Amino acid sequence: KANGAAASCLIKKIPAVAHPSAELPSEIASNIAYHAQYSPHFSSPKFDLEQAFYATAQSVRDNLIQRWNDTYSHFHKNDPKQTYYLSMEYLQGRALSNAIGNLDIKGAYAAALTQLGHEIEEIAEQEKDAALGNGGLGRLASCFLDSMATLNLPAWGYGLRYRYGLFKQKISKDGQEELAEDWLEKFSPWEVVRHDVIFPVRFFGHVDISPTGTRKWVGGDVIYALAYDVPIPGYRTKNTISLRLWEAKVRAEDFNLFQFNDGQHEAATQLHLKAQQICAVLYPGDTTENGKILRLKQQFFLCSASLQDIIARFKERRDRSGEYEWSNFPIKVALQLNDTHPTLAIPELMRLLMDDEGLGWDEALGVTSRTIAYTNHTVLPEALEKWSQATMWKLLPRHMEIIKEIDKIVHMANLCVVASHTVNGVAQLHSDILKTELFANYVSLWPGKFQNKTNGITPRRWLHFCNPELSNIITKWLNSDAWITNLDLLSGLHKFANNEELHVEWASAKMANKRRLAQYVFNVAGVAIDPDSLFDIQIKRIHEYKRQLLNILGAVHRYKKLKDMNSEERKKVTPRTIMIGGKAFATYTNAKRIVKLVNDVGSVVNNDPEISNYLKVVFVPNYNVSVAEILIPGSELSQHISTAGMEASGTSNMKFALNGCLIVGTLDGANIEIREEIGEENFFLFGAEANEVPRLRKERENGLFKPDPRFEEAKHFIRSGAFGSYDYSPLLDSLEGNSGYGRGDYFLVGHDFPSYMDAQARVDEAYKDKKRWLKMSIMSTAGCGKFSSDRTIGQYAKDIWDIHPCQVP
Ligand code: B1H
Repeated sequence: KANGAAASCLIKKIPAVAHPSAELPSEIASNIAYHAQYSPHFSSPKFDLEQAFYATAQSVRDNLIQRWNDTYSHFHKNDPKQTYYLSMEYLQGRALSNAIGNLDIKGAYAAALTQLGHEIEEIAEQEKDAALGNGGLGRLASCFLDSMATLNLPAWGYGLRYRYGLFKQKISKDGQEELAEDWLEKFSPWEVVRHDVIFPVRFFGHVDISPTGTRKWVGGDVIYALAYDVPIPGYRTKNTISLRLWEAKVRAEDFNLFQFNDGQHEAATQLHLKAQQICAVLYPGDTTENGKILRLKQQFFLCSASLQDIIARFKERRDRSGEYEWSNFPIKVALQLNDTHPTLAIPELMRLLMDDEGLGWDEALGVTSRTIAYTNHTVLPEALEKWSQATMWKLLPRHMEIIKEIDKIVHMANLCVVASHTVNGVAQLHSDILKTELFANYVSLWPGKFQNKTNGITPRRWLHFCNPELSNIITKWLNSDAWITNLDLLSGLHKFANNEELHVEWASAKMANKRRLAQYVFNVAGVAIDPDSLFDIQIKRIHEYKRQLLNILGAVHRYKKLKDMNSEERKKVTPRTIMIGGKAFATYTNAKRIVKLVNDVGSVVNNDPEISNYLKVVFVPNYNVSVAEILIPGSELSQHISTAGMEASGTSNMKFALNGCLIVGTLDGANIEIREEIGEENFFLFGAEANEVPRLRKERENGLFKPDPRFEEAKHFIRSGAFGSYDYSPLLDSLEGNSGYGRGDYFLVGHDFPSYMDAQARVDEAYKDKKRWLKMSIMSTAGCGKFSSDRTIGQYAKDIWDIHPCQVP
């Protein structure tokens, strides 16, 4: 507070002048002062932390807008082929430090803010995360945008401007509670509304057939999509691209003033209500028919608005040469579908081409399939979208005609495979499984259609910005910071893996990050953790296939063993802090039970004075991008322990390994490739392999499974009430029996438990040998070059999109 008052005095002494492309601290301070005075969003100008954040963000935005305009006039002039990434999710996290970092002006901003009486880190922490996504799929989209901008690719992201993003997770005595996350509560300084970019989107209605046989979709509700653009700056380049988010609106004509004045307020504003619902929340619950319709409406809204925008741009650019040919559309436009959620882009493009532009069926299908490519992100049956025909006929009658012509049932993934030129999975094993299982029937038809594009992460956010200590050390030892845009250069660290001087620096960076993490955990969970203990982290959405239950059963067994030891024996144990974080989908009961169990185990273990020097179990609440940026740099061991064949890729595994954290994991998703890159001696492997899973499930069904006594003991301990009186039997029952709904251990926790415990014992041994551990940690970072999203996006650009860099001079 005192700081805020002092800062308010300081800001009055700085001239308020706008220099949009300022790079000097004095000019930046003037910009911030300018926005504090002339872009007022608060009645009393206090220049406290919050107001300073908004003024700082607005000053950065001015700089971004200039780059943005330059980028778009450059693209417009050169008219290259462009990629449009369609995604229902973007997990952007905070933007301020990312933008300042990508513009490489952190030093100047820090100095300017010091002049103004604030610290840059404190200001950055004021920002709310933009959480317009659920997990890995949404964060991947955000990493891809960063790489597309950095690689100077002519590309756009398209999404929805959800009013409420992913819920805020609160932990109470009953477990997880969900609260609406109001990321737009005040306003977002990053978005720019484009009042001239607005398109009609129709729902329901019917198909009119003219005497000549042409078809036209008419009637129903028409809601407008209004564009909000978010600038995405590339790293050390002028190129700044756009994430265009659609908001639903109605026009004044649709407001029935007469009805309203007649007192029929609801009737007069019915369409407003329907519009409001479309972008109200990310992933509305879809167990009810209403919920399903809303989800489908969201998907169609994204597809229709984006396509109308893309077609308008195509026509505008063609017009200058006087004409345009529809057969050139795929030569100018690449559309990437982020999973099946935007599948309706296929029939919508077909409809626009046939009904509005007059193309014939074959021509329209040719243009569509040469334009669209599809990425599959999961083989889990419950996540593969299937819609009832009745619902689809009602909401989108014209599209259903088109879909039925292409395929017989509305299985979105199949529709994508049929109507696209390329289908890719997100890690090698996953792409192999797509070819041998999910899409096996199509491979013989179109063997060349299927590709792999192993996921990646942006090294800017996930190492350079979130872990400046380690970043500086790497730059020093490699004698250059070129690794930030050429991550393969990290392999230059290999030759120093045994260097004692590097070991000292490496260990001290890790310790600084562990201390910061310990402080954070104390603040949010009230648990004091020891920075000298092994920091063991599992953070991801809570799901049975990700097997947080395996982790917690292991922790329970560890606790039980510690209890059975005498104090001399305990002193030989490697002290551990197990941290688990993640959100459970609101209606996923077993996932919520897992959250509750972790919290209950933590309450007992952390308050047991005999044990507290050797084991802590912490549930980190409200896991999100910003929390990950604190946890990952401070981690030493991370768990990626899904049942083999079920995690398509995983991306946090890459983030941890890049930050020198070792992995205990199964041969699943990208774990396999990480292990290949960093060396098997640097990876704690356990568990069944994907090709063994069907046989193991069969054996289990036939009653041939013999559980390990440690597994039985851990479950028994929970059932005995050691962690409170909550009834965990439904959760534990799911691990027992041979088969049946909610039984039979489908995820093979019991099968993998003994090898998991053995791997954990190897971890404890390895950690005792500090030198060995440091070497493994350095080898992890050194081996992560492959996992840059720059590599991934470079491959999409070349192998799928056929687009090329278009750099602003
Ligand atoms: C992934 C999803 C997903 N795969 C349905 N599938 C959704 C499915 O809202 N929905 O209906 C939302 C998301 N998310 C993840 O994608 C995979 O599980 C990860 O293994 C992978 O790393 C990530 C990015 O490819």
